[in-house]
Amino acid sequence: MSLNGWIDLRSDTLTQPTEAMRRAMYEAEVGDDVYREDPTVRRLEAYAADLLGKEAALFVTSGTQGNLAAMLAHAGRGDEVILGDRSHIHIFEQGGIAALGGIHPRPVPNQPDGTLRLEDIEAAIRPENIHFPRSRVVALENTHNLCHGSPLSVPYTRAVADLAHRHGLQLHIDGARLFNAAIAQGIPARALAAPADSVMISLSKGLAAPVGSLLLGSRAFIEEARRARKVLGGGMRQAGVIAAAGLVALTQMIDRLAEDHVRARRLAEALATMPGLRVDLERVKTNIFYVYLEPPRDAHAYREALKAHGVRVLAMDAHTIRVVTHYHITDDDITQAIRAFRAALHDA
Ligand code: TLP
Repeated sequence: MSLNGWIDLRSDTLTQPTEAMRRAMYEAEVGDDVYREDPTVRRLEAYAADLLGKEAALFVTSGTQGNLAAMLAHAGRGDEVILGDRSHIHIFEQGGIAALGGIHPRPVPNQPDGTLRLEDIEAAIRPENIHFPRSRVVALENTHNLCHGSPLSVPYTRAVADLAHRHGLQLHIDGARLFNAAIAQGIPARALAAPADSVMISLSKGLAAPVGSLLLGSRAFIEEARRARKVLGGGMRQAGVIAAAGLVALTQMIDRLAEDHVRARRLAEALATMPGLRVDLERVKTNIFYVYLEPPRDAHAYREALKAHGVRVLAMDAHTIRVVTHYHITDDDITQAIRAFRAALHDA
């Protein structure tokens, strides 16, 4: 059992720093990053900007802070953001864009593959009218967490960017798992980032860094985001100690995400054969998938039964559990997890 004694499939956020990260953290050169004097943070930002093909980058405390700082940089009070009704920004970030930024969310339906239909986006863009907020940003999510970890393609992203730009809007990508999307499609992450005006990537999920995300975009955008990060309390001082782990994440941990995808697939295929469980295998493409429990089975009871067998998952609602593979889940863990899922069906 790999993570604190559990086969813990609740999230890739649970990953712990590798030995190489811990060493790099110990050895990190630091300075005061609010004065822009932390050499390790500067190295991380430069490396990430180059990797993603953007002019500049900003190290932020979390994905949530990165998305919020991006929205604050792109839009002001009374402006509107078009986003998916199942997006992380809309569902899981406390409505921060509205609560803290006065920015109005305009949700449009996420399709099962995580996309927003182009015609829905276009219909949601406001014409100039004194009654309306002003549309400023379209936000996509890649991979899409609540839509089965679906990766969005380059042509789709480009089509959304073209539409947004035609109407004078910016495109933001919540790319907390952008590298999973890239690996799943066998393309460089920079190709997925290219059409967007801003991108957030997380270091602390599948890449296993303990803390941190990055925001990427033009130099002017990053300067605005840097101001936003400060007012959000995200101006960090000797942050090089955590940025050092981020550098290891970006240089050593991207390619191995493919293993997480293979293991998720193997587990999903096994679960799909178990009576009472349903998995849409078509949609299992990265490290996140959802399992539907046929009624009257209850997801919370099944979660507890799995726990008794050493496996942890998240119950999303009465009929759905989420499974996420990551750095601490081995082939043996998958074998054991398959046994546990089968055994727990008899207990719950
Ligand atoms: N996702 C977490 C939870 O918040 C749900 C998880 O366990 O999956 N964007 C996306 C697409 C995310 O999945 C997450 C975290 C974030 C942003 C926020 O990142 P953090 O947790 O660093 O604020």
